[in-house]
Amino acid sequence: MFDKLKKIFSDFISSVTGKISENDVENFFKEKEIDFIEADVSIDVIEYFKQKLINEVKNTKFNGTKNETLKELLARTITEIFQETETLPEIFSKASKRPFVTVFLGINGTGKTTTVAKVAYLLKKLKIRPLMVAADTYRTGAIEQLVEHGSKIRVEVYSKKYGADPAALSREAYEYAQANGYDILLIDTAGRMQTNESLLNELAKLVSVVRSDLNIFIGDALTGYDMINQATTFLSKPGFSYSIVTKVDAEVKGGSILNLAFYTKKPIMYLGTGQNYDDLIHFTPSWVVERLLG
Ligand SMILES: Nc1nc2c(ncn2[C@@H]2O[C@H](COP(=O)(O)OP(=O)(O)O)[C@@H](O)[C@H]2O)c(=O)[nH]1
Ligand SMILES: [Mg+2]
Repeated sequence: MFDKLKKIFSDFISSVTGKISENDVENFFKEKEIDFIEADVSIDVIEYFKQKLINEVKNTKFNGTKNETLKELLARTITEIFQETETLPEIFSKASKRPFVTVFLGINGTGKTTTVAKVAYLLKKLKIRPLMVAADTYRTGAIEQLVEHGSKIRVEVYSKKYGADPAALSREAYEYAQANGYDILLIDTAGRMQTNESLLNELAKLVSVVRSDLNIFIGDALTGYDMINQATTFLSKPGFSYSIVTKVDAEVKGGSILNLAFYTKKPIMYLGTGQNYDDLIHFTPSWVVERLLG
């Protein structure tokens, strides 16, 4: 995982033997630009790293005499891209509203439905009662897919017929959850092509009608650069406060995780690391730092 990026950073550390100059940093980034791009790191993120290191060198806070110091500097630079966050059960426990409402957003195939089931599984293990809501009434098989997950992990699914209005359905699910003592709603929405304005409007309506407490963007690590467009579109409408990156097990580059955090300034809460229900890990900035520099 992240082999290419890891190599770039380790090359940087080993290239520095004495005091480092602004020029050294410039040259290094010139030389490694293609490698960064091949690892899916966007130009803006590369520029951020470069400027940050140049500033450190200029301010002479950093004299580059010890590799360990350089490593610490890189660790700090990487860490600053990310926001720390608690897990969903922790956020849930601090909130007083019941049922707590979460909405999962993202384009087709990124792993929304799978992630909803993983999160439900996790909550259930902690004795929190989730209700999964099949608000993707659009895509053939979407309802059955969620129902099937529900029967495997023994979590109830609220569903209606295909074509049902997702906002009205979610509102009914909310009332059903309230009447039946569910703690948290996990609303699985239809996949959106980010350019489709009417579908984004429909999502905005859903979020508002159900009074969502927390919208979560699902980004597929395999989509590389395109994740930036997807995320910034959903961020402008209907908006979200956390992300989950899926298929990290299948992706070796890692740049998309840096890009996502950099452009959205929103915390990444979990990473999806496989197709099993417990393939969900809490994301922390130090997790990335360890993989890139460890
Ligand atoms: N390897 C891997 N596959 C995943 C992960 N999350 C989801 N998938 C797979 O991605 C495909 C699409 O997932 P789905 O939940 O249907 O996406 P949706 O269209 O956004 O609801 C399915 O085959 C999932 O099994 C993950 O973390 N790792
Ligand atoms: Mg789905």
